[in-house]
Amino acid sequence: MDLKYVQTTCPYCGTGCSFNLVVKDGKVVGTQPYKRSPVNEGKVCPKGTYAHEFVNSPDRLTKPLIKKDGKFVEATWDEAYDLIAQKFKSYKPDEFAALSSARVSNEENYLMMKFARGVMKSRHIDHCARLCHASTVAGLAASFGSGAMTNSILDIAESKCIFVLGSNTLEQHPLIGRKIVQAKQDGAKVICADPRYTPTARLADLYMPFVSGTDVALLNGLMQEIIKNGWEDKEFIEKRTKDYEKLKEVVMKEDYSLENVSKVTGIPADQIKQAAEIFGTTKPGAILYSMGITQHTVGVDNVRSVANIQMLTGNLGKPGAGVNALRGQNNVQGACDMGALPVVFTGYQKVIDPAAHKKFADAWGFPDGICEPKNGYEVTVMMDVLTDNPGELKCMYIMGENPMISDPDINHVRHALESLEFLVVQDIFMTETSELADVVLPAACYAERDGTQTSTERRVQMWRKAQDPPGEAKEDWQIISELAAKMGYADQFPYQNMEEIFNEVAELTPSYHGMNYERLNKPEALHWPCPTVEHPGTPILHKEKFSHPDGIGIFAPIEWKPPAEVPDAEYPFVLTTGRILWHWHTGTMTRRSATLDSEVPTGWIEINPDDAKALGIQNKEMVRATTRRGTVNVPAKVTPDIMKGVMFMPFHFAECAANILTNNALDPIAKIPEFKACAVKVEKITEA
Ligand SMILES: Nc1nc2c(c(=O)[nH]1)N[C@H]1C(S)=C(S)[C@@H](COP(=O)(O)OP(=O)(O)OC[C@H]3O[C@@H](n4cnc5c(=O)[nH]c(N)nc54)[C@H](O)[C@@H]3O)O[C@H]1N2
Ligand SMILES: Nc1nc2c(c(=O)[nH]1)N[C@H]1C(S)=C(S)[C@@H](COP(=O)(O)OP(=O)(O)OC[C@H]3O[C@@H](n4cnc5c(=O)[nH]c(N)nc54)[C@H](O)[C@@H]3O)O[C@H]1N2
Ligand code: SF4
Ligand SMILES: [Mo]
Repeated sequence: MDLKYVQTTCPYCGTGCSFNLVVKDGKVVGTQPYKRSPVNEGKVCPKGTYAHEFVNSPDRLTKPLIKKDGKFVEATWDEAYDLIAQKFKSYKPDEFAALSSARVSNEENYLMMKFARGVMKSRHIDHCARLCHASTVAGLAASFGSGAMTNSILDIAESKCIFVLGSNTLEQHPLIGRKIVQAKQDGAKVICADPRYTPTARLADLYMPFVSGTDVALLNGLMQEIIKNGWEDKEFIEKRTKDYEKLKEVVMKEDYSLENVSKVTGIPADQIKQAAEIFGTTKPGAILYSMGITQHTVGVDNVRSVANIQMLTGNLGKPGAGVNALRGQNNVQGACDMGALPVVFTGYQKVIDPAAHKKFADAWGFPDGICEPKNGYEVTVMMDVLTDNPGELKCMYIMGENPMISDPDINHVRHALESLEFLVVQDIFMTETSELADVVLPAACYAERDGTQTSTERRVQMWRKAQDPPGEAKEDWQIISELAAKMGYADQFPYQNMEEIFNEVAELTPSYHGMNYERLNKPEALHWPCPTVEHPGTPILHKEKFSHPDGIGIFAPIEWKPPAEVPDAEYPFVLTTGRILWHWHTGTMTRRSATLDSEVPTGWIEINPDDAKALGIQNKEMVRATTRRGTVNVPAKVTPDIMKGVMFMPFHFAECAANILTNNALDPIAKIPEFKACAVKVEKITEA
């Protein structure tokens, strides 16, 4: 039998595991362990194991589609490009917006950025990092001068105390979860605070259920207790930070006494005391956080509080410590690094900085210039502008995102996207979003191309092509380049392969400057920053100094504020949302993966048994969940694993879509929506 093994990296989460794709007769048919990656040593989670199953699904898009009289008809690439080029050219620069994709490679994100700013000359480009770690990028940049996870995955195993806050690591980053298990086997203490008793919480020596949206109160309470007992790291504070007095003024307030924090969070005072003692006295201590922290109207405040407690305890710049913001999508770190954000070019070089703007304008050489040196709109703001200010944005190019399931308040999103004059969606499957498009372009998936992606620990790793794309589908970089050529910019998009694009990125990006395909083509790859070709890469950030120009970390005094919408008589429960082990976001891939889909075929709402009893609701009964945005019928899961007063829905399932219910209230700085807390009522469905 003619079997081929092609080593590649996982297309799902930001952990960045490697595995082999098994290829038979030119088609991907399975996965096999690849043991030489230090990240996962041959092990994978269920999504990695079955990552081949969707690749040759009969639902894959194979031809460009153009909507005529409300129906999609197949078209040639030339017809599709001609129509798009003619339409795109008819709009003013800032009437166009692009959504790039954390699912595709660095090279392709870079090209989408170059297309938006260079070809269209628009300020508006963003991607799903807005819904995810926008708070981290803004918050950690303010505290430390760099918005990335500070440590590496491997050194989590060296920690002596791991505080998991708003991360369900075992289900959402399973191979990072394995590092928590390894640390624990080595004697580390694990603390977890989460409204749900998740598989990750089950690992904890101290588990504290608490009400969604009260993280700052908890962190301030812990810091007060640490300072009161003299457990702060005085030398670290003195030598490496500033504004400690400002922090102290806030966290020492009576509002953050054990009793008051207990009232706000629902955690008994003695547990908060115990957590402070364990975390304050056991070194090194790492914090692992993810969406429980970031997806709030106070997302940036939450992130800065996490940074505060790690500076207070001196837990930065060393193995086993750090602020470990676990990035979600396979290449969300890379999409941010590549400048698929409305305020930066690659490597976080600011669009409004005249020197950076000139650098890119000169290097790209568009004869008619590039976008203005002004910040653009965030995804969430684009949707608001579309509904509130008709005619300002008119056309959109979405690559590899499905906002009709993943953005907050889906009715609002539908209204926004329907008000566009022209929408192009480039995906591997027909989605709820591409249904609204004027043109749909069929893309190759991860198994059908080379390229690089950057994992949560800033490790830049390779994808390797294992099979040809189905039908006439093309790699995303080819589509963008060919479209740019149709629009008259062939000279600016002359690429023959991904490697040529990567070399251009490295040329323009200080943190990637020392990287090339030859150096990346080994099991351990390279962590950025990697400024020169001799540089070994940087697994741990902030060892001697922080990334601010003066090298000093900045404490921020943060007061606790409640979520934008809190329970009241009409909507008496807190609704929080998130994910499960078996499914991926909008389900386009995992629901087409027979094994994963058969494990969990539909969604649910988690309800505490006391609340269920009061509402007269039985386990598995269909119930009606309603918020100020909409109503969803969804099966109830009555379980003691969620605290009283809080309810949880996974957001993967179109037939009971959590985002019909969620609130698109935004963090004022990060513009991230409050996916993790809104007010909901749940009722029995009585026969009409
Ligand atoms: N299987 C699977 N894995 C994934 C994904 C997926 O779709 N499926 N998505 C990937 C992506 S893009 C991301 S961003 C990550 C996200 O990874 P996680 O952040 O770990 O996942 P979530 O389920 O969104 O939320 C994490 C936890 O936050 C808790 N929580 C809810 N409200 C609050 C709160 O107010 N405060 C605190 N502290 N906790 C709260 C929830 O109960 C939940 O257990 O996962 C990645 N991995
Ligand atoms: N209620 C609620 N909503 C949430 C969240 C939450 O916790 N609660 N979390 C938010 C977070 S953290 C995130 S990251 C977002 C994710 O939101 P999205 O990014 O919209 O979700 P995905 O399902 O990952 O969508 C990616 C799309 O890319 C397509 N795709 C996959 N591979 C390729 C490729 O190679 N090329 C192209 N062109 N397309 C490809 C897929 O088919 C899919 O349609 O959801 C957010 N929404
Ligand atoms: S942990 Fe993440 S990267 Fe690793 S196999 Fe699972 S989904 Fe893929
Ligand atoms: Mo995410």
